Amino acid sequence: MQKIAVITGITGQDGAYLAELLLEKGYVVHGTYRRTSSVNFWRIEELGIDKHPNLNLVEYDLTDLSASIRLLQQTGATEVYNLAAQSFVGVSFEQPITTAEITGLGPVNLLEAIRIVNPKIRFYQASTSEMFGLVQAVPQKEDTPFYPRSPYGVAKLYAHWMTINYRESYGIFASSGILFNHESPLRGREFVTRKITDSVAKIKLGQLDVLELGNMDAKRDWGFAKEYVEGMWRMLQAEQPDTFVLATNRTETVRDFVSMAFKAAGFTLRFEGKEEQEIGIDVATGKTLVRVNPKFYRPSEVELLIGNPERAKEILGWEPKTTLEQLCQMMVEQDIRRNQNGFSF
Ligand code: NDP
Ligand code: GDR
Repeated sequence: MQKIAVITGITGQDGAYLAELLLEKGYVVHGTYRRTSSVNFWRIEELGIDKHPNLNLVEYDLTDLSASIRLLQQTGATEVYNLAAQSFVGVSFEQPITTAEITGLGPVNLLEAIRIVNPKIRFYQASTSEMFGLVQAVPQKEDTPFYPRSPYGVAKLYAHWMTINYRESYGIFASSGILFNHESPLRGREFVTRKITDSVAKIKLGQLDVLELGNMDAKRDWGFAKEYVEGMWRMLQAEQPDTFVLATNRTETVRDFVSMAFKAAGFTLRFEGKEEQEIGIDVATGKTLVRVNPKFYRPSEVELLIGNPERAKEILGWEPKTTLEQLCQMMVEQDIRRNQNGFSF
């Protein structure tokens, strides 16, 4: 039987990688994008899949129930991957209601549409380590208590529990992947790793003087996005719908990632000062290349994330392979190439 997948949010990082994976596996893929004044398909273009004969792009908004019903009716989907979200934590403090509507309630439109159109459709919900928030226990795993610290985290937690509720109430094959941060050259530039690698590239090429950041003490468990979308697919091929953590079980500070990225471009940094006064100095020239700007601080912060992916390994056979050093190197090299060519989304 032809497998037909809907991916919401194909213009995002994960949507692009997942589309690539499913097309390789022979799926027909319906990828959704939002109507905006300037739709941007740079990620699927960069992967070279934008003109794939089995890829169909569909205009869709997650906040619309009728559109969700039509999407499932018209595509005949067998699997739905809900990756669409207002996904930037920082913005969620400024736009809590929009974030709740898209990131929290949006997935319920799809779950309801599945219930109405075809309860046999398998559903993946993109849950997040942000739901763990304030540290309760480490490393975090599927049964660690949640304590979200942002409107984004709260909205995702609601959608996570609704996914479980539809699984238990209606027998829908609805799985939730609690994914820790995953990055790539296709990461949006508003997120810290890509902001860093793009800025390092610009500094290297003489296009930028200083990189400004917020909290450099925050610790994250960073993996490679291309491997994480494989985990999403495996969750929907499993025997039972369930909840799985995907993570690397290694955590580093933002400052560590800064050092690593500068090193990948041939710089050695030395950090001086504390908190708002902290700066990163190029050891070779004495120039300040990094400084803190409090405008990037968040009203409340998630200080430490480190995930235990044992369950995903045991049941799905999923394991991360790329090291943070390899990932960082890949991102810096790609950003140097892009900035040399005058292209950097
Ligand atoms: P991105 O921000 O790169 O992509 C989000 C996608 O959602 C974009 O395609 C965006 O479209 C789309 N979208 C936003 N609002 C709507 C809407 N109202 N209707 C339809 N589509 C919409 O996120 P990632 O690819 O990084 O992440 C994918 C998912 O996984 C997200 O749900 C995110 O919250 C979650 N997640 C991500 C992690 C990570 O580390 N990357 C970790 C854990 C969870 P547009 O281009 O028009 O804005
Ligand atoms: P996060 O990712 O909030 O973990 O959410 P982000 O890269 O935005 O922040 C990571 C940490 O870096 C600190 N930080 C900065 N962050 C940004 N964006 N810009 C800065 O200048 C900066 N300086 C320091 C942040 O305070 C934070 O502690 C991401 C998103 O992809 C979510 O959708 C996803 O659910 C989680 O990862 C897991």
